[in-house]
Amino acid sequence: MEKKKTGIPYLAALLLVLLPAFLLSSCKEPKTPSLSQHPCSPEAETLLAGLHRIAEGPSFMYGHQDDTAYGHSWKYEDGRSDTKDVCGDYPGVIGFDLGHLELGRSRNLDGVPFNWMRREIIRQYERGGMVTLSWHLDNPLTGGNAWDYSNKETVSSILPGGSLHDEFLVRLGRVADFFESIVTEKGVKVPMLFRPWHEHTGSWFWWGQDNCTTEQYKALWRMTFDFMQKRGLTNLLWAYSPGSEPKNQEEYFERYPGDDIMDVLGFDTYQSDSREGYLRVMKKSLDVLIEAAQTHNKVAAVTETGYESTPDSTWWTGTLVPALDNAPIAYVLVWRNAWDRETHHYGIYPGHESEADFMIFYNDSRTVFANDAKLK
Ligand code: BMA
Repeated sequence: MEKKKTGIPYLAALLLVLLPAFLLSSCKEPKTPSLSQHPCSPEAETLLAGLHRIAEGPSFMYGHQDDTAYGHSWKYEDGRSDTKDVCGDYPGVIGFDLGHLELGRSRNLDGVPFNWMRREIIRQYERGGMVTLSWHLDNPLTGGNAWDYSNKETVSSILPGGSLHDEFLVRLGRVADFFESIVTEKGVKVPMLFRPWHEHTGSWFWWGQDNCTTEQYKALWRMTFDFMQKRGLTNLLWAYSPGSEPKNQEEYFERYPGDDIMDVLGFDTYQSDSREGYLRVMKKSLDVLIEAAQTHNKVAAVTETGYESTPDSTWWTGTLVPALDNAPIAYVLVWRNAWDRETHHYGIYPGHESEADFMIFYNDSRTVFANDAKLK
């Protein structure tokens, strides 16, 4: 006769099976909480964790705009970099600019082919470094460049309800297509830091302080972010990058679009006259930035700086390092070395008067270049 299943033994057997499974699962390490407040690919999470790690320690990465596209006296040479020509390593951070990508052009506003840029972004990721992307996009209303702020209706014209909204979504789509195309041979969508709408606390760009309202500026960000999220671009981290104008938290966050978008907080400022003046502005801006980043649990970075032509043979250790003053930042990025403008350079290159000083900077245990960034 078949044994009849009675209620109690059956339940006991079930418990015997389920209890160990339950105990095992409750002992498992809790899942690390996401550092970002928006959906992120695993690779973007790893990048963000690496940025936090570097920012929290005594080190910071050296960054250089357009580093592997061209240098002070050359352009488009495979593998070449002014930084590497001097110290043997690539910067920890390389910046590129997307301006004119939105127009469907094959080269950016400074002549860099987007195909070249895509390959260099992948290479920088493969070597364990990071790429940050700025966007000096043309004025969609006037057809002028990013510095054309002649028409104060520009931002409102591209927001939802504006006459150029649909056309602007086509432009955003071209940028999204490019992001989507940045994939390694193994199929990894490369994580990168996107830093649009920068220096908005000044008024030299059409999205700047006097050229749109606070609400319009925030809506511009929201539209951009939502568009990229809808396109599934969770490989992007996002950076907020005012100029050096904000003097306190209130001014820093006046046009801040929200913690749910941003991963990195920074500022852009350049030395234009005395060392003392630069040190003063850097100190004030870093004080504001570090407090902002700490209270919002974001990564801090000096998203753009430099001294055009670097006319100071000890600028790296005599001005930049003291200006950073051991602040908990992930990186400092200096601007491009234009190949076609003799004096428009901010990074190091062989033969520059500050080359020996740059080597001291490079050998300082606090500076991180690509070989040691380990962001992958
Ligand atoms: C500016 C200058 C310009 C350049 C722009 C975008 O600061 O370097 O020559 O076109 O950045 O890279």
